[in-house]
Amino acid sequence: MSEQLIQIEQHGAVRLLRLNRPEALNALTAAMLGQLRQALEAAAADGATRAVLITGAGRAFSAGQDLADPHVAPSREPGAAPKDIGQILDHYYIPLALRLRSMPVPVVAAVNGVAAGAGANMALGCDLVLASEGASFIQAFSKIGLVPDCGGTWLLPRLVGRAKALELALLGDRLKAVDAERIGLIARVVPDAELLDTAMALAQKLAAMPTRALAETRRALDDALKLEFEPALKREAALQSQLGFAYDYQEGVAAFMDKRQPEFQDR
Ligand code: T3D
Repeated sequence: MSEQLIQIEQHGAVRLLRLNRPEALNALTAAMLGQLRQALEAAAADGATRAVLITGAGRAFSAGQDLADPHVAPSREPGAAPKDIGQILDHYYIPLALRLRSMPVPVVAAVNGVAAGAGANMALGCDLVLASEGASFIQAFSKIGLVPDCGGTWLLPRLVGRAKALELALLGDRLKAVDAERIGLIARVVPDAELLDTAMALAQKLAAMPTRALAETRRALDDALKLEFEPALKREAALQSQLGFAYDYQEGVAAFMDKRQPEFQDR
C-alpha cells in the first residue's frame, strides 16, 4: 500500500486534510502533491463535504518543495543535465493553486508551524488562513535563486501591497504569524494549543453557511481585482440573479422570516 502522505478525516461536513511527512517538515514531494490533488478532487466531488480544512502534521505546516526529491532536485553529479523545474510547476503547482481557488466549498488553512516556499503560498491561496502563534511564513524562493511560485507573485501584492510583497519576496526572511496578521497576509493568529479546534470550529461554521454563495463570493472578489467599478457592479448583479433563483436564497429568507436556523444545501 502506498504511504499516506495526506491524512484524510471527515468531521461531519468538514473534510480535514493533513500534510503528513513530519520528519521533513511536510516538504512536498511529487508523490505527496499527487495525493493532495486527489484528496482535493475527492472533497470537491463529495456533495456531503461543505468545507475543507488543511493543516500539517508535526511542527511544520510545510517547508515547500522537497529539495531532495529526485523528480526536482538538481543532480549534483558533475555534467548532469539540469531539470526543467518549470515543468514541475505546470504539472503540480499550477493545478494545485487553481484547484484551491476554484473549490466549490470554502477552504481553511490552519498553519501550525513554519510555512515556506510553495508551502507558504499554498496556505495563502486558501480562503481563510489561521496560524498558531508559533507559526511563520517564509518566501524562501530568493534564497535558492527562484521567484515565488504556487501563486505567490499574484497573491502577495494583492494581500499586502507591493512594498511589503517585495520585502517578503526579495529578502525571503521569516515573518512571524503575529506580523503576518498585522500586515493583512493572514486572517487570524490563535494560541498554539487552540489552533486546530479554532480552525475546525470555523470550518464547521462555514460548512453550515450557504456554500455556493461563499464560493461565488470568492470568485467575485478575485475577479473584481481586474475589473473597473461599473463592470464589477454588473457582475454582482449577474451573480445575485443566479443566486436569487437558487434554493439557499429562498431558504435563507424563509428562515429569517420564520425566526429559525436555515438549512442550506446548495453547492
Ligand atoms: O522544483 C522546484 O524546486 C520548483 C518549486 C519550488 C517551490 C518551492 O517551494 S521552493 C522553496 C523550497 N523550500 C525551501 O527552500 C525551504 C527549505 N527549508 C528551510 O529553509 C528550513 O528547513 C525551514 C526554515 C523551513 C525550517 O528550518 P528548521 O531549522 O526549523 O528545520 P531544519 O532543521 O532546516 O529542517 C528539518 C528537516 O527537514 C531537515 O532534515 P534532517 O536534517 O532532519 O534530515 C531538513 O533537511 C528537512 N527539510 C526542510 N525543508 C526541506 C527539507 N527537506 C527537503 N526539502 C525541503 N524544502
